[in-house]
Amino acid sequence: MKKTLLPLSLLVASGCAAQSVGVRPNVILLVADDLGYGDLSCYGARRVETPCVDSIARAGLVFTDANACASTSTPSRYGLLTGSYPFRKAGTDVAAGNAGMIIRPEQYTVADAFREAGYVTGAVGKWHLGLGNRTAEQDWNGKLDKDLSDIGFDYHYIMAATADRVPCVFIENGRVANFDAAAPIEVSYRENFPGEPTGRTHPELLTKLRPSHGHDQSIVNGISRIGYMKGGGKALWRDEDIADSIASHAERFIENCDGRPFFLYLCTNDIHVPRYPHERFRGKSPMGLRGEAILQFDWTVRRVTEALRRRGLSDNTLLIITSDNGPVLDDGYADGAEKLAGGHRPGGRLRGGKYSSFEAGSVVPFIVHWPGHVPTGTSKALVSHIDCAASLARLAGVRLPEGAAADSHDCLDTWLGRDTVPRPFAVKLSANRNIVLRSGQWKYIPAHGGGAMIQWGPKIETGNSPAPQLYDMTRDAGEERDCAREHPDIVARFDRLLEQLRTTPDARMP
Ligand code: NG6
Ligand code: CA
Repeated sequence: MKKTLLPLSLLVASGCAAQSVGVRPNVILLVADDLGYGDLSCYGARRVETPCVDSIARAGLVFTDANACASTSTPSRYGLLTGSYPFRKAGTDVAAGNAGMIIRPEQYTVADAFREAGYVTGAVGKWHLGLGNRTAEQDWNGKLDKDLSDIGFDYHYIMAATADRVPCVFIENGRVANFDAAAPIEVSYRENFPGEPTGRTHPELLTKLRPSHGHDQSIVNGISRIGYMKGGGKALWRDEDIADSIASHAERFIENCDGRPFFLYLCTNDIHVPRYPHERFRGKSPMGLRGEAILQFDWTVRRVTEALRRRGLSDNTLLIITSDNGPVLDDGYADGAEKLAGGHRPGGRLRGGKYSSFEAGSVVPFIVHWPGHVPTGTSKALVSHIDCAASLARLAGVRLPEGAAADSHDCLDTWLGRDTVPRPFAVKLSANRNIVLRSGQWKYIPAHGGGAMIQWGPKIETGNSPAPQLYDMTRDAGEERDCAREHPDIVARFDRLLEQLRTTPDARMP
């Protein structure tokens, strides 16, 4: 059973040391998908402008060394929500659209903390952490037997996985939204349903986007996906409307809270593939569909900040804008991203990209905004998504139960710019399940087999090398000069840290 959290007031009365921050703001954790460190103009992008995010950045604190827990979505989000490293749990690799719930009901989440603190909790947008009790056994035509209400969310309007994975429907509070009884839904990741066209058998039906690798199974809205799906009818999404749908449900959630404190986990589909934004963005970026998806992300931020303003909540809301993992240009659809990027560097000064052990895989934008409470400016402090649970629990005024979110540290003061103490180390899982580390000036990539480039599509360096790699980030942010041989003592310390981490959440940098 999940342990109940105690309100902080009780803990203080019984002599516990946790300190409250006084005011308890609403919290919006806004997570982009595959938005790179260099994809926002406030992080140096020049070929695309993101005025809404930039204005939040100007009025908030911009972190230059924020680390996601992984360089792909499922493990990154697992760490963000649970405060437990994804390498501790099997089955945290990129999930299929019919995966069962990866975070189990007995596991503590950041949403539980807010719920216990008396907040209304909501999740809107991309999910990608599984639904239902068991893989491939969901009843998509009824109520799911396990959903986000089992892990702390009062309201949820979500995509099961990603836009490139079936089922291509939104799910609201455990049921398919706009359910169409005339078109019952079936989903399989094993085999197609008889007579259903796929991208492979019926390329002439791909009227909107064609795959460049993979993504040649069921066709929805003129775009082929991963996995097989039948039915859906009126419930099927139109890719062009996904961002609008997410923004309007986020707005409605905020409005329905009607003054009660809320926590909103708001995840955009942008800028993940298939990139097919609303028609109003068409032709608006020299970078084509990927650029338009960035513009649409910026537009979503504006919708949210306007909703707060309308309700008079701007000053009483902590808004965090970040991304689940680093960028990729061609991620499986022929959307012109590589050709049209021009001089744009989606990972900024960093090496690698999504999936990679190099920094662009997991160092992400991270902007903290809370007018009057968070100073404006830049923070170079090393921070990690893993600290979300412990830090936001303190903000909400609750103390984590014993053993919950065990890898999560309370770094609230650094997140809020009240001090600059960095995390002693950051731990990140690459797509090949190598665990890479940052600490102080150093970046460490343990030896790992496999080719130097991804072999199955994206043109991205894996970071694999038969020997351990060490980079001095203060001089070499681009990870160009491996200095592992010059510092065997530091390599040995990182190896000891990794060994400790595997067995205990209380690991310290030796
Ligand atoms: C890959 C997909 C890619 C993307 C990724 C997960 C193929 C060929 N590629 O397997 O398109 O969906 O998984 O991305 O299938 S993530 O951001 O959700 O982790
Ligand atoms: Ca992602």
